Amino acid sequence: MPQKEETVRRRWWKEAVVYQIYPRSFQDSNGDGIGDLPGIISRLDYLKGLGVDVVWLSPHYDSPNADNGYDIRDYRKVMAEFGTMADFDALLAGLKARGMRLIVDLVVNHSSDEHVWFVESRKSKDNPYRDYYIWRPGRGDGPPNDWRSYFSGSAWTLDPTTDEYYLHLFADKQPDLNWENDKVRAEVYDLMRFWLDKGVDGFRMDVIPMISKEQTFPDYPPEHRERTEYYHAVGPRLHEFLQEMNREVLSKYDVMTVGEAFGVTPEQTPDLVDERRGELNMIFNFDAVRLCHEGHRYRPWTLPELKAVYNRLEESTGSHCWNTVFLSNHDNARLVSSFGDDAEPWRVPSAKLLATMLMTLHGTPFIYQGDELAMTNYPFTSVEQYDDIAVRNAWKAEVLSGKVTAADFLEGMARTSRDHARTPMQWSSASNGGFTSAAKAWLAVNPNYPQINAEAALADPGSVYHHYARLADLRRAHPALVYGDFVDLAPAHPRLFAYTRRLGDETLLILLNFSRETIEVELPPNLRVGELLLGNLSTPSETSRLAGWEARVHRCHRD
Ligand code: ISL
Ligand code: CA
Repeated sequence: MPQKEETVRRRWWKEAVVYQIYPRSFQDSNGDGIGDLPGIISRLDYLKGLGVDVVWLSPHYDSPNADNGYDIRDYRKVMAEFGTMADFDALLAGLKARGMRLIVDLVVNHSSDEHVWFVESRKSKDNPYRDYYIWRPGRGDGPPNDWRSYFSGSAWTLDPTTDEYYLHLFADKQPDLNWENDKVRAEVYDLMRFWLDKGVDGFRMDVIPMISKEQTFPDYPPEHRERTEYYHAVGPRLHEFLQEMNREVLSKYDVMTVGEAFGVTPEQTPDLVDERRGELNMIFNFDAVRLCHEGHRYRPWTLPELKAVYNRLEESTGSHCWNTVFLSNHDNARLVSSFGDDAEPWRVPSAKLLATMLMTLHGTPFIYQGDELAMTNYPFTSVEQYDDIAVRNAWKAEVLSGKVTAADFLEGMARTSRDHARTPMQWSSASNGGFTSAAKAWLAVNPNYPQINAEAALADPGSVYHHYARLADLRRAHPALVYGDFVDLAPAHPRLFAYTRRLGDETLLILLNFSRETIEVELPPNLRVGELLLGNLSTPSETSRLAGWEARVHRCHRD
């Protein structure tokens, strides 16, 4: 059998370290309490120092902010709170000047209900924009079928003007676009060209597998009633639409694409990312991040489960496919609070261990803003403290209806809410963590900012920030960390994650202790541990041992 590495094509986006910016929470520059593009521009050297190659910017478009920009009113305009098109151009130029690239969020499963297309569409059944969205008459007194919104309640809302329902898999202010309509697809391709022609380097595509809907609009089949994303993902014409998008637009530029593939299984993944098919470069698979929630509740996860996710992805995607590696984003609780140990003194070592894992697994790593500081979950105690529409709608649907007690709901959200990731960046020990000069930020800053902030991290050579930077250097110096094959040495071990990455003559060994207790490491007899390349403790343990939350990368020799 040929070595896998011989057939893997080298690509800049496989080698890149990607950093996600949620603009609303990154850096406010004008004292209105909301992050903005000039704020990001003022932090570009910080990103460069971290070792970032590509920035993924969460939506920066004109939006009424029902879902913080994931509801777009005008795809060609910059959100007024974030700045102007000139600011966007300056951001792009500032990144390029530092050798970094920019990908933007493409949110085209749905638009805002305030988009002019929808404003027109809802006016009458014969409006030229009617078929830009999905309208159906009701069934009896109710909606056309039993589809549910991810933000609680039915996925259909009755619009009194024409007495028909429109589909929205997310909030009622996020009507789903009708991809069956050729004009809609042409509009999407056009707006993609608009941003690509400006020089952006690609797209993160929001819930892209959900764009194609079963046109008979049946009720959920029984097997998909609980986890409806497995029903909505991979609709009948998905691959046709993506291949068309590729042919019409993407293939004409040297760009990267990553699909948010909520509801796509590892087995379905090659059909989306196999380079011979001409669809996407890579997708986000959610099996790992979702190990720690069940509905709104925290779910204690185990290390063998986490390893099984990576092993399953590795097995289902061959040498013509590429994966992403991430454990956090703007839709999940904080990395160190969910997968590490955010109690002192373990917060920093466990965050560095997670960094070590993300940057050495097989795929393009995505860092979410603030995780490089080991920012933690916010101590939420009441529903009023949350901003997220997912929380506010679920509170109404579950607590106010009496299905779930307030205490149970709040206990779950205190571990799993999306707002943990959305509290502002903690830049310094100044008021509001240096995020804003306003008295109040749009969402409260975590009260631990006097201890946990970028200024302190930059000044401390042992910080999580500097550890990421060293890992980024290590990835650049060792192509085995990018292109090498991946072998899990102890899939069943409850606390140790040990794996090799091998390319040609070079084998690297990664040892991670996911617990507070010391572990004795036993390796297969043909492997000998060589030089230590990078560890997360100031005094590494002896070779055969890992202290609590210790992480090390070694050279490795084979007999
Ligand atoms: O976070 C979730 C539930 O609380 C997920 O169901 C999430 O909504 C799903 O992964 C899709 O996410 C994307 O599309 C949403 C938007 O709210 C998310 O921020 C975005 O990442 C609708 O555009
Ligand atoms: Ca601002």
